Amino acid sequence: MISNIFKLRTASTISNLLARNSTFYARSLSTFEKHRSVFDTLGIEKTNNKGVFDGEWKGSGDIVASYNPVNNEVIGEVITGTTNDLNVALDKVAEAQKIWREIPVPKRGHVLLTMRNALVEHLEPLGKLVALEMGKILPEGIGEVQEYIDILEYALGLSRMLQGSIIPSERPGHAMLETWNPLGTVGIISAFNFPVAVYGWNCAIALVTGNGTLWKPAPTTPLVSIAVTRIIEKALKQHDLPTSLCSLVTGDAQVGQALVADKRSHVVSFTGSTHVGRQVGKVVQERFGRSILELGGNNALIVTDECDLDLAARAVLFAAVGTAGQRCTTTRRLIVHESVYDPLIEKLKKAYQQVKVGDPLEEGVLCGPLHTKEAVHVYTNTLNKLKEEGGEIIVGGRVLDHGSLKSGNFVEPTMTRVRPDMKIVQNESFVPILHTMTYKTLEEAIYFNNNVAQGLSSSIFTNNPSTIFKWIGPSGSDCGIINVNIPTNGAEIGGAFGGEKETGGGRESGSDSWKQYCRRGTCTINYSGALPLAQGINFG
Ligand code: UN1
Repeated sequence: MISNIFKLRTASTISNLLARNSTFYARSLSTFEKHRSVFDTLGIEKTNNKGVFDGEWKGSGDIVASYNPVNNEVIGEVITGTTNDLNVALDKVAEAQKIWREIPVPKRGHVLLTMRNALVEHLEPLGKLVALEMGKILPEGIGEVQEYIDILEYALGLSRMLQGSIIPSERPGHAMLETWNPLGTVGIISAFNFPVAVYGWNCAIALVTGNGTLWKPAPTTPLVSIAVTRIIEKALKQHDLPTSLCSLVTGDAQVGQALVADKRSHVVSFTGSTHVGRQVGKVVQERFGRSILELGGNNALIVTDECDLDLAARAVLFAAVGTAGQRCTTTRRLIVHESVYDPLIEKLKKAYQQVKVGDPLEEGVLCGPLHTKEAVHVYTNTLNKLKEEGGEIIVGGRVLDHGSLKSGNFVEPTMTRVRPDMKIVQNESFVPILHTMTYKTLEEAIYFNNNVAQGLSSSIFTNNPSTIFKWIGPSGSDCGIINVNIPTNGAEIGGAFGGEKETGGGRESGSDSWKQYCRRGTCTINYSGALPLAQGINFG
């Protein structure tokens, strides 16, 4: 096996504390050769077959292929990490974090700025690699690298602003204050659909608060995770920091499970299905670790009769078809006032028919392939179930298996007509299928929005202020993200990202999410020389 694969150099200098349990190989395959400049720019060079690696870029697990969803050809192969590798890596992160936590917070900010600049330099090639390996269109691939850049800028700002409170003490000669210190190591388990940004949110905030990170990416996007790690590794080296501060262990579910169960991972930030997240939450709770769960969404967009229908139609198109329906914030349910249903659907039908499906690196393509063949089965199964329940396909509905689309995972973006009480609308299918339905009153529309198990994102299109305030108030949307006149997806990094109910309750990214990566100390300092007790207790 080894003899017919080219080995690629993955790290340039040895650091004592380096722990990167992944090694990248690439066969001389057409996809790799075609995009050779991308790999070269990202610093992944072809060397020879001698099996010598710089640094400790290594992996003792299986050799796993990464596939191009456009044609299901192997792009490259990665030697994955194992639970043993994880074991070593977790110790290395802990060692590095001891150094990092002592660095003054604004100085940590300087390191984040170097990381940000390194990513800016690699924005385009990294975005291309995302498009190649994940399958999203190039502007969206670049967009998610930008999201990592944005959160690093946010974290840089935080590095001058992480503040605790000073609380009035009820006792004379006493001061009360809060401190926010790092928890230690943040284990980050990310999903295939945002192979850069979701890691980025966690990495930036974990670092500014003084933590180290251990990243376990999705098994199907290892190349992106290696490229990202190489970029930030350079930035750490520039500051003479141990690069194991941001460690990477690729691998399968076993590695993920071991990370979740390990006490050395003080925080587990997990993005994935509700089914797996439920287990993750239990295991982390059992050991009193902290989990940040970002699980399934089943997001609705309400179009009222008091809004700009053209604007709404454009928003729905991005919300439902963008990323080929593979965002956790994708709109899955369109709830339309009965008086504007027909004109809105007419506009959408026209727009859907014009969407170009194809190679995500090709200009003008708006919808790339699904990430895997399994996702194509989810698409067909969902449509079969829809028909069994009496739902109707109003546009799309076919797997595209002709011409250049034949060997890829291409499907038509699809709109259906359903009744709100159908079972099909209760489940999230991670494919571009939008279920449409009508409502009569605002209360009914909000009820439909809330009447699912998940609670990630939601949006309403209206120009009526009283509708807006009802929507964001206590009887409004019960989701974590509550938008008005914008799509359900495409959140900015400045807000807290996450959702309620079966979405897991975690919050990542902006606002005060940083607090979840910290232990809060309530400090009461007595400088009075006497010992007055709280609540006026006299103890002898
Ligand atoms: C995800 O799909 O897991 O709001 C994250 C959005 C992006 C992040 C999505 N900023 O659509």
